[in-house]
Amino acid sequence: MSAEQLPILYSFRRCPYAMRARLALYSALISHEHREIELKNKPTEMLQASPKGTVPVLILTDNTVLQESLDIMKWALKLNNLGTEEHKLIQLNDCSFKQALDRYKYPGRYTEEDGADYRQQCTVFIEVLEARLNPFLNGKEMGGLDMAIFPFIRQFSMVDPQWFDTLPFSAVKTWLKMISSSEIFAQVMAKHPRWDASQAPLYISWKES
Ligand SMILES: N[C@@H](CCC(=O)N[C@@H](CS)C(=O)NCC(=O)O)C(=O)O
Repeated sequence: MSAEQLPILYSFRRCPYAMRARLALYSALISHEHREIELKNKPTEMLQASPKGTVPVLILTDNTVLQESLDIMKWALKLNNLGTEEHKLIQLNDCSFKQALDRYKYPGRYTEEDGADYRQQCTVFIEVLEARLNPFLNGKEMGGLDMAIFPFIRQFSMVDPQWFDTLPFSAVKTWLKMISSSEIFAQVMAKHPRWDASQAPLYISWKES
């Protein structure tokens, strides 16, 4: 496949949704053109392809536009049959956990002021993960479920790392350490300059670890 025929990923390094998409692309060793964007200054080309204006967006070689991180993961990992329980965990993560995380992380941005209540709500989901991890969410190997959920738990652990350290969730802490220190994570977190259409494209070919 020539470079011009590769899928195009619009991404933002710190976005947890974009992280999960990049983890899946890496895991499936899918080469692509990487376009790093700024959320405050989204490129017209991205908005034309996906007017809803969120990252990640993956444009396939047949011009199909995948504009939901889970769709990108499902496409990359060929996850046609996510189990009901896995589906439920991802839903919990993306809905109630993420909502509480945002309110804990940015108290004052929403009408309610008390970040501590939201931190407690987040902890309920961490307990569910703690009970399931062994050492990954689906057993011995890191899989799609880990990739989908990890970036959000990492974000949670980083809001107040000292407090997080006091929590009794050893499996979650080990899981966070394992993925954070992995080669795959180092590669998906590589820093790239903001995409500029007038510059040469940035093609990513993952190095297998
Ligand atoms: N449901 C979307 C959510 C993606 C999302 O909300 N991404 C954030 C960045 S982390 C975004 O692009 N927000 C738009 C903005 O801030 O303008 C997905 O799973 O891809």
